[in-house]
Amino acid sequence: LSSISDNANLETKEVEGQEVGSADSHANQVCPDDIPTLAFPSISTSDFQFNLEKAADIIVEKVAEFSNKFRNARLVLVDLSHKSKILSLVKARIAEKNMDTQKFFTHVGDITHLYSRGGLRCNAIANAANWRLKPGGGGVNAAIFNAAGPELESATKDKVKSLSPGNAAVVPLSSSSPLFTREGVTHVIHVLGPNMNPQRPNYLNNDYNKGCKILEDAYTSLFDGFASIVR
Ligand code: AR6
Repeated sequence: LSSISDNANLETKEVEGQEVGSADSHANQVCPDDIPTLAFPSISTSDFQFNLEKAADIIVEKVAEFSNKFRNARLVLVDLSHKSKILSLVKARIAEKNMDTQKFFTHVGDITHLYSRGGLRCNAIANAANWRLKPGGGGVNAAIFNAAGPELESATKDKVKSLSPGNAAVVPLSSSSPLFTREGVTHVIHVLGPNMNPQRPNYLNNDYNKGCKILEDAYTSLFDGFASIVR
């Protein structure tokens, strides 16, 4: 177990290190692996081309709202690369706002291998989905559908046929899915964010009034969905 937690959160070790031994002894007594955890990618900021600064503000605002309501849960923003701009922007805001880094931190890694490669246990992972809730299309959507196996598509269809922007759908994973057996993930939460890419459906033509509202709604739906499985 100790090697698992040693490997966890490599990216945020420095920030988390500041918390260890802090006055918040209650938090330090809780084994992080026991805390219900949602890992999520930055919705809309890659293929959907949403502005990164605005997205970072929204992520931090929505996480803070969630954390005020649910004290016994962890949220982790994940991206593939140490050079991830969105992770840097969010990390800077976490530090500025002095957020509790045991409850919210960033992690570099593939969201489909968080436990097996990063030692990070997550009950649920979010997917930046497309409106049809179909596999493929690249990005995190393709990675999650590939890793979950064919049952994810049918389990998704059993729940919901399509998504409109700003909405999320919680899908329980079959216990035979590699994401369940290998990674310990029990739920995938599909989220559809706002789209600023003219090549994709529901293009918002740079309307950030609408876009920010939709991204806020998307994170609200995502975190409400996570709360519904944690309760
Ligand atoms: N693990 C962790 N993060 C990832 C991974 C991964 N395996 N793959 C990508 N990311 P995107 P969007 C990060 O483009 O902008 C799809 O085709 C990535 O670096 O997946 O919401 C869907 O079908 C970025 O930070 O989602 C939709 O049509 C974040 O995940 C469309 O793209 C989101 O990037 C959605 O576009």
